[in-house]
Amino acid sequence: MGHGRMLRKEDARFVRGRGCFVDDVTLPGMLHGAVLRSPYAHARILSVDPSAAESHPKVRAVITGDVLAERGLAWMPTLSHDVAAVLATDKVRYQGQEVAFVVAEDRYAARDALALIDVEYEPLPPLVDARRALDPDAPLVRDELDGRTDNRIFDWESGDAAATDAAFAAAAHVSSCDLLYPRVHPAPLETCGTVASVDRVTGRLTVHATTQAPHAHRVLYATVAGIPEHKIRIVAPDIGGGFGNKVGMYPGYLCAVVGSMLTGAPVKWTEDRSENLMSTSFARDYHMRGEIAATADGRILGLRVRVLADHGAFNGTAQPSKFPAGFFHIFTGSYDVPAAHCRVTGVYTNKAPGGVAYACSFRVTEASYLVERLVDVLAHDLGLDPADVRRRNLLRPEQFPYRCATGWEYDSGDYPRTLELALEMAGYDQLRCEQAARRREHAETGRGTLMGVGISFFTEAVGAGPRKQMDIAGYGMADGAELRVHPTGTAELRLSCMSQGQGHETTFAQMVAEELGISPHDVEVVQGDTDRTPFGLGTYGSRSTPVSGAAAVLAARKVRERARIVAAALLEVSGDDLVWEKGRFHVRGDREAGASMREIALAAHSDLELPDGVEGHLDATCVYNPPNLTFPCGAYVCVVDVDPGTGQVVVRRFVAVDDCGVRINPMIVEGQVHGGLADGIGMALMELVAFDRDGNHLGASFMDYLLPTAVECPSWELGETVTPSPHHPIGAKGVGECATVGSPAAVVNAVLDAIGVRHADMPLTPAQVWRAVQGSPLRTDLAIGERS
Ligand code: MCN
Ligand code: CUM
Repeated sequence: MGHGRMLRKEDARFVRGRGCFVDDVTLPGMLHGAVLRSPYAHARILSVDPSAAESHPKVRAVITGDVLAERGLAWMPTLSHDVAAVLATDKVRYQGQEVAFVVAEDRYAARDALALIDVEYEPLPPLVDARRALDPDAPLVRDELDGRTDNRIFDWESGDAAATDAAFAAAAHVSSCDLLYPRVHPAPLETCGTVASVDRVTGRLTVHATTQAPHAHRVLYATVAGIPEHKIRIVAPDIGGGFGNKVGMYPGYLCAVVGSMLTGAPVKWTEDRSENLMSTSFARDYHMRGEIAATADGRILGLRVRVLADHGAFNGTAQPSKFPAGFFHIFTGSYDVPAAHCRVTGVYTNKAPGGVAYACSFRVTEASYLVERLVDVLAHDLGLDPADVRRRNLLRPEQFPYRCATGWEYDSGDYPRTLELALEMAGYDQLRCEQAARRREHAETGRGTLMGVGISFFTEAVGAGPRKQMDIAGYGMADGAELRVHPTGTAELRLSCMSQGQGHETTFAQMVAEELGISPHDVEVVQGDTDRTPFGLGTYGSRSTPVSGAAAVLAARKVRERARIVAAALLEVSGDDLVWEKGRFHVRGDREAGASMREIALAAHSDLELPDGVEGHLDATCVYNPPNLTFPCGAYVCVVDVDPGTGQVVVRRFVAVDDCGVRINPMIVEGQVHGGLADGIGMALMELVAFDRDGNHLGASFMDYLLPTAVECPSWELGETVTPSPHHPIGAKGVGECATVGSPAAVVNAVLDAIGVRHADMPLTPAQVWRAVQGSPLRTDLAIGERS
């Protein structure tokens, strides 16, 4: 019953190939859509002639920007106070941008007809390098916005600039470093897609879509398309990975809706891999300058950070409204830093929009990488052991709840114990001995590989709201749960969050089962259908367990209190005389006299006389507005072997000690950590969305955009510490993005430790490592053509 290593309920269908994904949805009379995309990164559109495509025998409609403009749908609001073109009318602003949409009788005809659309472009010089975005002669990306004269989206700061300057002025030592967190892509296994169906009689719109946030999408459709919410149903069936890629709205979704309006038939649109990699939400692209002030023995006194954030052509980043750089200002990480300040400048470039996504926790990824790299740079500059520098600065258990220099209140944690456990599991001291021996051998013989040990310690911030501080597009980040208990004692839990592979059907059933003392197999979890679930902002920022999980648990506790009233009537005693034991109330002092949940549920629906004012049935709902985020943490140790002659890196070992508070299903938590560690190896060593100087996207297939496989991953060595969140009803913290946030720094630190280099940017491909060994690392954001 309840918490524990239960096998995933959803795998019964997934391992049999019986899942139902959006592309599996087939509706009667369904047509198929395809998107025509811009070949240019920046060009004026002189004309779009769809006539040849329209006369294709199987084409039923061609939608252009002008068709949308007639309906007032050419531009849609983004989640970040910007507008994005649905289909370009005036200009194209990145390669792969949507220009037209064909609706045809089959997928192949739709694709074929794209070639028949005649678009005349006048190429313009593109802005590819964000560091040139604010130059006076830089191409203006968003010239259509009124009064705009430069590419600045926002300037935002956090922390105390004066106190930080004072800390730096007084410090014995300052280290600084320029770091790039390159543009990467979440690359879910299933690409994005939709099936839109407008019923011309009822006016009802049903959208099957790959979305992590069905209710947020419904609100957006209502706002954009002007269809009232109660006439819109969003259904997210099974989702083959999201990683943030499926939070936002994409033009293809809206075009399918318009296609259905025009033809009266359902329209399916499924993007292919290249479309997904080229045009949907990318991640990172943060140019960071970090400075760290410290005492001579490595005690951190201050942190100062400047960031240039490349947001692409539209500001489409999905952040809580008040935080244009997300939670980046949690960059003091896991350390007791007295003074800190950051300034983030967001700019437009001629690249695909997005800027969050990929297990990012609203930019904690960039923040965590920055501080963990800086601490290693500090250790390098002071000639100290990076483990010792961390020991000297980690928050101590008695400092919690801890308010960091930029204002976040960390809820709980035992950082020293977590670090020591990781170092002990790794055998840190022996590793350093081995490293010294290997270095000697290499110096003497010029042969053999080098080895490196990299440490990272991260603090995550997950579970957004509270709604007073956190909203997206004005909608507060609180989530609902509805729990129905059927007369036979089985239950149905309806949630606003949406699993993309995280196993919610299992863990949420376990949470309710634990509270009600019934079997998780008797709890059906319903998500991903706005007709059947309560409002809430969905799954991202690892908020499902901290927010929806709390809602589910509290709804179950309400059910239990209702059950107490019913049991009291049934057993003819006062409710105060009843004692709860898992799944059953019994009369105090008489264990035999009791009633099980099943008996109580039946009684609640029977002719049993209940006290005045008690309505019967056991169903309950809860809307959970979290009082704070939860702050999981972890200590990671990565061991790599590096061939300095070829730059080849082999990750030999990876030790990960995670603290996500109480674990509902330890097996699922470990699976989440495994996935995130693989992400970390991918980003640190191989993943990169690169562009050439014309703005051509150079990573539009898995031949170019490299993802890690089991071959690159070691057998993970996991450990845990458990400090429950004091404000979560069961002490759970989120974990879904922890390892992705925490692991890249450990890998990078390990590689640089092996070759004795102070800093080189990700991805540490063999070429990059080799160049770093030679003393001239590359900037990986530059075009491949410019790399020699
Ligand atoms: N869990 C648990 N005990 C805890 C914390 C979590 O048993 N103390 C369980 C949860 O109940 C849930 C899973 O672990 O089944 C992840 O929970 P949580 O940390 O709440 O994260 P979310 O469910 O909100 O998932 C979102 C998070 C994000 S934002 C990204 S991005 C990401 C990630 O999850 N995308 C994923 N992990 C992913 N895993 C898969 N397979 N696919 C994705 O797209
Ligand atoms: Cu930022 S990727 Mo997850 O939050 O869906």
